[in-house]
Amino acid sequence: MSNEYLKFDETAEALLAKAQRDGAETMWDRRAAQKTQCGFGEAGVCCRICAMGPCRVSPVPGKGAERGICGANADTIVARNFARMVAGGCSAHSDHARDIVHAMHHAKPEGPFKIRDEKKLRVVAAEWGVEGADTKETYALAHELSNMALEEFGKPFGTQRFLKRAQVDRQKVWARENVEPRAIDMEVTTLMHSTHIGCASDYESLFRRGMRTGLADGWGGSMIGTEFSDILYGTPSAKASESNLGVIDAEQVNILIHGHDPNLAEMLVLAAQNPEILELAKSKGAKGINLVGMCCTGNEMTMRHGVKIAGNFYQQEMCIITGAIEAAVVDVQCIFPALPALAKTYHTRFISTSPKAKISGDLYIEFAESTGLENATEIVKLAVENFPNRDASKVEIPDFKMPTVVGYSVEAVIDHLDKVVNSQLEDKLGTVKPLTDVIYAGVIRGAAGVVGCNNPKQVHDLAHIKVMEELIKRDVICVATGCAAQAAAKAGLLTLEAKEKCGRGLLEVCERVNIPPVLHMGSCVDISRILQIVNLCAIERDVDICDLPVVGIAPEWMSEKAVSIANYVVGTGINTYLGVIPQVLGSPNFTKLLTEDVMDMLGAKFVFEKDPIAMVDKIMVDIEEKRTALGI
Ligand code: XCC
Ligand code: SF4
Repeated sequence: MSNEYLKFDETAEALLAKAQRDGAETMWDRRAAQKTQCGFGEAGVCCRICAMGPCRVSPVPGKGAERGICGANADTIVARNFARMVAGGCSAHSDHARDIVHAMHHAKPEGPFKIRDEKKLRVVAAEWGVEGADTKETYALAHELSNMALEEFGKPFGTQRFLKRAQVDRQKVWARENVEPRAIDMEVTTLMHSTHIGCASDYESLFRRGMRTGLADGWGGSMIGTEFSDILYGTPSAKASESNLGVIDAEQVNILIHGHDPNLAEMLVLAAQNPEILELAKSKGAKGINLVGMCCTGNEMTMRHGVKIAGNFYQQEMCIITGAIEAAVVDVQCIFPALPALAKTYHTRFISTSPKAKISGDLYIEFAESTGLENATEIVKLAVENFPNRDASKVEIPDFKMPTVVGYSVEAVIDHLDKVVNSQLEDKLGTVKPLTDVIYAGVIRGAAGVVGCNNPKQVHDLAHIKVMEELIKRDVICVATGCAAQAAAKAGLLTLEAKEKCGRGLLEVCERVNIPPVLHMGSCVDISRILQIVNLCAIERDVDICDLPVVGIAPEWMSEKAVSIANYVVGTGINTYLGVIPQVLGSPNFTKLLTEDVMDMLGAKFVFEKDPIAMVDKIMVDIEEKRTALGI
């Protein structure tokens, strides 16, 4: 693959040259080895759900086999494959959330897991109808609430508790269309059942069942993940940090934390403050211990502690290639299995920690909630002891880092609004009213949630940045999560100075409210924060969510989680723009369902557009149509 795919990232060129000198393999070598990717797989028409197969039907109707051995046609095969991606994505987000709830179950006043946002604990408890939500002893309440949350995964009856948060018209749509998610595990299991050989063949029915599973992620697993993480580790507030590979410090012990679940990372943060270990680091000749984050673990840690962001998905190899990482510590999701071998090219220890994601090739130190701090301490010590093994001649840290502001939870956004605007209208303190006011007045045209991964089908970060820069120029405020937020951070869009790139209206809003035009709202499970802020705007204005001039965008997505997200964002009533085309084009019927017919069902649709500027053009038409319909 040509390096033109990397050009956009300033750190890439030098480090790739270094990789070559060091004899280190990267994803680009492996991408090249894949040659042209399989056209059947790309169109979604390859089926290997049973052992009579694999079967592949023609991606072009009328040419070649039209049915697999069992008789499944392109519509069925595409719909099944798509649904199984949703099941994979929903289970990843939700199983992460389950671990958070488990940690809360272990919480005790003396820590290390303890209740750090008691207010949110009581708010969620009240929302869920717990008796004595405002009077019960904190930890008794926390344990009761964590039990209730665990039941959300497996309860035999009823639907997800957080659905009741949604604006009423949206709830009615879900009920009418029979997509209200029940227990999360039930939705995933039943979807796997429906997609088994000889079960559902109706593509529309498969889509609906996938949609319900996606909603079990967004309004179930992910929302539980966010809220319970906040209760346990604190609700984020605005703070400064830095991003890109230049945050790696040649004079310190560098520990890369990569993955998703804040349980491990929070314990690492605590362990790295241990005075004994800091002393040990000094005795080894290091100035200190420098934790740097990557992917969503990086997002969780920067949101709550300002931990520096080393980079996003595609930079996980680059980080190790700097030669300055003592330990790469991972838990679950988005971790290249290639990392242990790459780490061996340097002195880096690669440590996997989750029984759900044991990655072979170096060290495995199992992390358990009951022994969390001890496990983390062992890991940090190991990294410190590895410092003298660093080979100075192999160290090359790119001189690129960008200041950034992070930490915009829904509460933090409202707090900012309160400080400047709400205080003049006291009865509205603590609401999103000023935000809807500027949107309704046309000072800003609308809002966009920009999320998702990196994918070699797009130039690294380029689509993220082009989309965001173009939107803020056209007075559309952006909120970002996941690797998209990290792309924004590296490009300087998460700074107050980035207001200079905005249109006049958005510039004025950024100045008055003292916020960047792109707000970092957290990790990918934190897309639930985006759902919640849009939902609050809909409630404030008493309209369905699908009426608001708001869009969802995933310019460079790649994971099953992203497919689940796209489903629940559409299910929430928000048009969702994808810069990488999902593997569905082999079924024109299913494609039409996603891009047109779903509109009648849920009031929103999927839009596929690879070109970022063309995408923004479409988004602006969409936003202006919504504004006209609202009469604003
Ligand atoms: Fe993973 Fe969440 Fe995608 Fe980044 S954005 S590559 S899923 S880390 Ni979620
Ligand atoms: Fe082939 Fe049908 Fe089996 Fe799929 S389920 S592999 S289409 S026989």
